[in-house]
Amino acid sequence: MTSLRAVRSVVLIIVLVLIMGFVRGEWVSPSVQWKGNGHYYQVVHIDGGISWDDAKAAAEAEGGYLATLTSAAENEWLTTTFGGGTPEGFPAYLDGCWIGGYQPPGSAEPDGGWTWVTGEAWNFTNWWPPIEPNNNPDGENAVVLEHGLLPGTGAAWNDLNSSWVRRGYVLEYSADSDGDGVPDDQDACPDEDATGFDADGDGCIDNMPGLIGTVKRLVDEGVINKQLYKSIVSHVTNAAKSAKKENINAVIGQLTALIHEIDAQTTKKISQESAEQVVEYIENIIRWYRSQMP
Ligand SMILES: [Ca+2]
Ligand SMILES: [Ca+2]
Ligand SMILES: [Ca+2]
Ligand SMILES: [Ca+2]
Repeated sequence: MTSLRAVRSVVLIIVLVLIMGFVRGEWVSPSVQWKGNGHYYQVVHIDGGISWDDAKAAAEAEGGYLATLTSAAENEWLTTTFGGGTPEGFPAYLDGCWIGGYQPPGSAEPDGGWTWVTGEAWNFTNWWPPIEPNNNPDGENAVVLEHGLLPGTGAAWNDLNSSWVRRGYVLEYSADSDGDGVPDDQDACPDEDATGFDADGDGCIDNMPGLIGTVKRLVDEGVINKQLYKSIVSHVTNAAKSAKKENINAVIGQLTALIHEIDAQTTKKISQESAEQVVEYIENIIRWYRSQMP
């Protein structure tokens, strides 16, 4: 009995060590929404710290990005929300947290070329005024919150080397109410989960009117011949009529014939790239109708 108990204890310890190894050593704040843009923010601290490069990858893996503080209002809101700070006190939670500002290689030093990971306009900065950004030592190319607060704007910025390890990072993300991976503010159908049926990434389940819209855009871009466009419209109109009569087999037959026609015209009346895009869209519609069949 004793030896069995010992074996059990050893197994338990091994299991615990394995579990602990898989759990990232981190502290994560609650998510808080800023009414200014509807986005959510979270402060993440990593045991032993994290580089800007790794923080950027981690934020993207979590479905967001390193926070882009594009206005004094946003910078100050973040600071008062998570720092609990006042201009007199330092926001400890944010000290040493990376945000999404960086300086591409070859930029003029110390303050040239700064940009946001999202490509948003670089109109607001909150560098600590006496010395930052100073590119000192050479190679400082990423923004961290440091040096305390600035009255009226919140946590000050410092440029540091993106490979250096600091406390953590600030995550920014948009809500994705329907969970299809397209954030609400970019989702044309924010309450429709389009997972697996969204060739154009607009957040809506691909459907026949959407197909016509996509094809029309490609005609305007000059990558689909007008004659083929007319033929596509006629196929889709017929398929839509069948759909109205709830003749799903006919819908699938007409759309499959359309795929064959597009295949036959690829590189003739439609470019290779557009053909792939349109066929993927049609295949989604077919799969969706199949999924509705009893
Ligand atoms: Ca610096
Ligand atoms: Ca969505
Ligand atoms: Ca879509
Ligand atoms: Ca959606």
